Amino acid sequence: MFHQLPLVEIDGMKLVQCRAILSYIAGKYNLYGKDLKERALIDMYVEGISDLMHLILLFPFSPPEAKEKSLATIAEKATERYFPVFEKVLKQHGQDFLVGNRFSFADVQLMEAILAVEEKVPSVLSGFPQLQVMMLLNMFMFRNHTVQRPAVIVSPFCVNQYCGLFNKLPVFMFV
Ligand SMILES: N[C@@H](CCC(=O)N[C@@H](CS)C(=O)NCC(=O)O)C(=O)O
Repeated sequence: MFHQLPLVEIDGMKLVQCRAILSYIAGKYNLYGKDLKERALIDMYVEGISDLMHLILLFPFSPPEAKEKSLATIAEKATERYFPVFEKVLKQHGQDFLVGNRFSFADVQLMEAILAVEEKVPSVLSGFPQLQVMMLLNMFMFRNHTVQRPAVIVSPFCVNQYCGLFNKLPVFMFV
């Protein structure tokens, strides 16, 4: 449509634009909250996580002399801005998942971001016990949430950006 990738063929549609694609799939597979309020929370968390992912995605394009600084920024933003929010949410409501006490799109996105940061900073979760537990539970949920994959066409860049879990979890449910 806009001459861009990714493009997903699903339910007789050819969908482009990542947010539209992910929202549709999240809704279709019951990962998008039970009502508008839960959906708003999920969107809020997903967008926050996307801001962190944006830093990670830009990392490969930073010049060699800027790599160390970029890495330090990723680690700092993850541990001081983003991860504490999710650690606190999980601790405060005492549930296993971010929203509505069930696995959602927000958990999927957070898991992807954590894996992406851990790839660069392996000890990044050491100060986040709730997130460590959440990661284990989410691994389990992924295994049980496998769905038939729609046809998807992505560029190598987008594979990295939006389907990062492919490398680690071949059962990843969406694309
Ligand atoms: N807002 C779009 C951005 C898509 C995008 O930038 N795709 C890149 C590849 S990952 C592309 O197709 N670039 C070619 C172009 O824009 O001409 C989305 O979220 O899907």
